[in-house]
Amino acid sequence: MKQFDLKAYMDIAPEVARALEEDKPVVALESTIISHGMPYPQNLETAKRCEEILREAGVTPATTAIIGGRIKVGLSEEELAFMATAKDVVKSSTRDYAHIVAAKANGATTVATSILTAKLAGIPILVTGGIGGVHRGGADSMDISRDLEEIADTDIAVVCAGCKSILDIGLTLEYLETKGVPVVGYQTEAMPAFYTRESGHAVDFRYDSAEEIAALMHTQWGLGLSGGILVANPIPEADAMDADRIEEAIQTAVADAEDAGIHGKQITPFLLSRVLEATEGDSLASNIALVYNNTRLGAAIAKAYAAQA
Ligand code: PSU
Ligand code: MN
Repeated sequence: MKQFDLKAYMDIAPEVARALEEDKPVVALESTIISHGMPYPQNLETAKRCEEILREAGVTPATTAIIGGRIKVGLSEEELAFMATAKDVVKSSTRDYAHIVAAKANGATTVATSILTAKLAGIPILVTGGIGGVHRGGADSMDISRDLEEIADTDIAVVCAGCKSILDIGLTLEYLETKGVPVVGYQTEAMPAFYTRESGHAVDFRYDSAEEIAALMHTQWGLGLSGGILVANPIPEADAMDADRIEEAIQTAVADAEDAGIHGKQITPFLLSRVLEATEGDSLASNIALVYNNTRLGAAIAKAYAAQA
């Protein structure tokens, strides 16, 4: 699989390289959530705590980013702080990836480019908060996140809390079905909606343990069916938001985005910050809680996957 001249572009942190070499569990983490998804200092605290949760579970964290044109797999404390505070960090999807590297610029990796990075490094699990998907009105605007393509094209399990209902969750699930991506609900039949445990849509399969999810990964790729698996992990009940309150905030944010003519890569960060303002920060607390919850599940899956190898 390593048919690329990786060393020319990529720096794998020694800790991560060692774990991969020894077939120990490694979990990849994205960095757009740090640079564009949360305000400082909560972004840095969350990023550090996620790494800590993984380490406590005996799993090596590999936060991904592009810094000065180098693709980073595993960040130092200084690099994490840089991603959390620097102003010249570009949100980087697949079409931006080579350009950011060639321009020796700084890029925060979305789910799409975190998957590309994890694939290049050989890491089979990515933990995030929420994935991108088909936007509301996406049938006309064609605003469909590249995240879905990279999940579909890569042998990776992506652990998320579903996707925010800033997106059309029904269309996102349709799209994933077309692309052949199984959507697995962890201990639930309901597709979660990030801040809430249910979206009104169902997942494809309910799985109740990390071991079963790891076995599905081995089976899918053992069968030669290439492509990813989406693991939807609902936010814990205690941290979930009121569905009506969040829906109102989202509808206002979507209308504001339309009025302001926001589109393309700006739209997700715009909607996220509007929802945050409208819920006076409550959404941030929920967001952080679900990221930790996903990290704990990702750790358990990574360990089970390594144990079954
Ligand atoms: N959804 C969130 N928080 C985020 C993102 C999505 O609730 O931070 C980020 C992720 O990095 C995701 C990206 O991969 O936004 C999707 O952006 P777009 O819709 O432009 O593809
Ligand atoms: Mn988009």
